[in-house]
Amino acid sequence: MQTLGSGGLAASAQGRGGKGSIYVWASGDGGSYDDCNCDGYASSMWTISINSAINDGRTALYDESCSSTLASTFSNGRKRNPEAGVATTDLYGNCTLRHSGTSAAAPEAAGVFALALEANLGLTWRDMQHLTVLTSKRNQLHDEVHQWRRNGVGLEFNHLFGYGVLDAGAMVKMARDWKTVPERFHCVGGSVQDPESKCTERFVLIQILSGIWSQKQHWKEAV
Ligand SMILES: [Ca+2]
Ligand SMILES: [Ca+2]
Repeated sequence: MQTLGSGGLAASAQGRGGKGSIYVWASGDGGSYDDCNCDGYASSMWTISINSAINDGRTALYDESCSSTLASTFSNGRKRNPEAGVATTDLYGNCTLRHSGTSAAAPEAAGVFALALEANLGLTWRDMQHLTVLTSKRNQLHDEVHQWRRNGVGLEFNHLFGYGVLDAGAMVKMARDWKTVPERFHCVGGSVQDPESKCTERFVLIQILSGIWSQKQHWKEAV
């Protein structure tokens, strides 16, 4: 299904001599009334989307939840401790102690990935996602609504924090001796014939044409 803004990123797999460009994307600052599943750049498999954790281990009030967030980095604190912003360079030759949001979190992640690439220039775009998932830490990260769960291979994940906060030291250490994972395997099971999907209050009707069922109709419960 096409989502806003996802076109064109597939070509990134050819970047860096075929190892794939590394795109880091902020999960977004829309808060609980927004959803980064609807952000085509965040939900694209070609990007690593990063959310914010704050200085006491909670999520920021502006955080959006979605299944595509892979990890988090620390960003500004909540109102009671506004001094806990992110220090960085600013416009007009100045510095700031108040950089904030996932706009601050994502560049921190890009810096961590750059360290991993410095340790091992052979890392592919898929390697970087594997390293992110395997070395991020749950630590004391917590949220009242979105609980930590365990996936099929036993790794803990959270729809706000992803697999946890990035651990630069652990990622660099693992990157040094990393054995490149196989290339992405791609197959097509069917195609959506009617982009004008029909919605009711609880269901979305999508027609999928596949080699096994011709124009079989699948009802998917809306979430
Ligand atoms: Ca958003
Ligand atoms: Ca993504």
